[in-house]
Amino acid sequence: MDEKSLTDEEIKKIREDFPILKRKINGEDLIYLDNAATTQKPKSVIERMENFLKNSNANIHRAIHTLGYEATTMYENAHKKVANFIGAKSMKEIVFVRNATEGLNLVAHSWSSRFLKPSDEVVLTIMEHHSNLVPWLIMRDKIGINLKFIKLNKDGVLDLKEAESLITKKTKLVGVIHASNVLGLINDIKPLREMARNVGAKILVDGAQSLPHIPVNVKELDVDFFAASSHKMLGPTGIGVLYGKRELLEEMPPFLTGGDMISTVTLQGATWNELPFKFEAGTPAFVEATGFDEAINYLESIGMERIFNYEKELERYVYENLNSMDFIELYGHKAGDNLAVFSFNIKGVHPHDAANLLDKFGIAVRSGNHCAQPLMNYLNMDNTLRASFYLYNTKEEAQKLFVALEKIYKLFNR
Ligand code: C6P
Repeated sequence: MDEKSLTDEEIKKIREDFPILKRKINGEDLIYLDNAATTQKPKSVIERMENFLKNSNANIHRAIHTLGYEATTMYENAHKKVANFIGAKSMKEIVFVRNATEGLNLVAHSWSSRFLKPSDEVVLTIMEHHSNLVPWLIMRDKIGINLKFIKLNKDGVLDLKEAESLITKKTKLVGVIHASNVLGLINDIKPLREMARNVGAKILVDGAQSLPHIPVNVKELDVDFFAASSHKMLGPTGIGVLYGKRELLEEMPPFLTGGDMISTVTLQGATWNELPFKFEAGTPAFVEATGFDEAINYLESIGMERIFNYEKELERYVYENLNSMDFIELYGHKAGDNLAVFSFNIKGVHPHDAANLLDKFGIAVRSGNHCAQPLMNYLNMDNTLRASFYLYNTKEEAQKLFVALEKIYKLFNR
């Protein structure tokens, strides 16, 4: 038994935990390879939310009755669970948001309004998902900041030489995607963080694709902000996390305003609630918070290190196969310690047609531009198919994908 990875026996047991994996699609066993878009949910997560709704449902921070107390405790405990999972100092650094997108918007709007002035610079990468690009385009137009983009070098990874020349005294923030939802590439945060620190800039990490797959410790990463979504890591939709260093969050103005985020309100003005609730306006996703908490229990019970090691095995296996098929065009994926996320096309077949036909085989993949149009343009990629794997996927499923891809190729190239 390989303690460092997941055994076949374990994978079998894990698959039993996910009711949806028993589904037939067009008469075939479902092979779900769209995990970068969203992941499936284990029974424990579904049951935890059902249990909450059946037994403890009440709004949080508003009532002293028993249900209100139970709901509030569970909601706050979920913050503590996330804090512990990512190595934050306390729940004061854990803001619950709707998703990674909202977390990234929170930083762009709140932090920028307090700390940026015209001509300041924000350095991003060409690999950013639209969620960590569009908010900064808005800030550029609103405040008059300049945006710069680190591109890829000839090896197809972030060009750190270029980064060194782009990150200067004018740079106030470096924003970087931790793992690419298009190429599967995991970016090394450390050198960028050092460059940012050397010029006194902050560093923001989009962890939407990394937190579900690789062990993350924000204390070790030593970044200022880190955003992720629960639904990409076995939890429900409607909840995500923005980690922020406490001293920064303390200084930042609220993003959304209304109930629960205030301390006092008069007709003349308002004062703010303590962290993290200053940033959690209105009734939050407290049902989903229990599901997020349970998703972390599930991941922790297996161990992130072992999950990542298993996915690396899958990654190498799928890479070797896709790379050896002469009818497949594989884009930008680097074999090695990266995510099992592959963007590719079948030669002569439009990706939407291919995705449609794969569905006939019960195989779910995404086709399109994957919300990263600048990266796609930069690499001269048009729309692609994308297969993205998670801990419940198997090599046997990958084999079925390879067979289906060949059949589709032959169908179009007779
Ligand atoms: N990428 C994909 O299919 P939300 O939608 O807020 O949960 O996550 C946004 C997001 C941010 N950063 C990265 C790197 C992402 O991959 C995503 C979501 C999905 O690739 C939906 S477009």
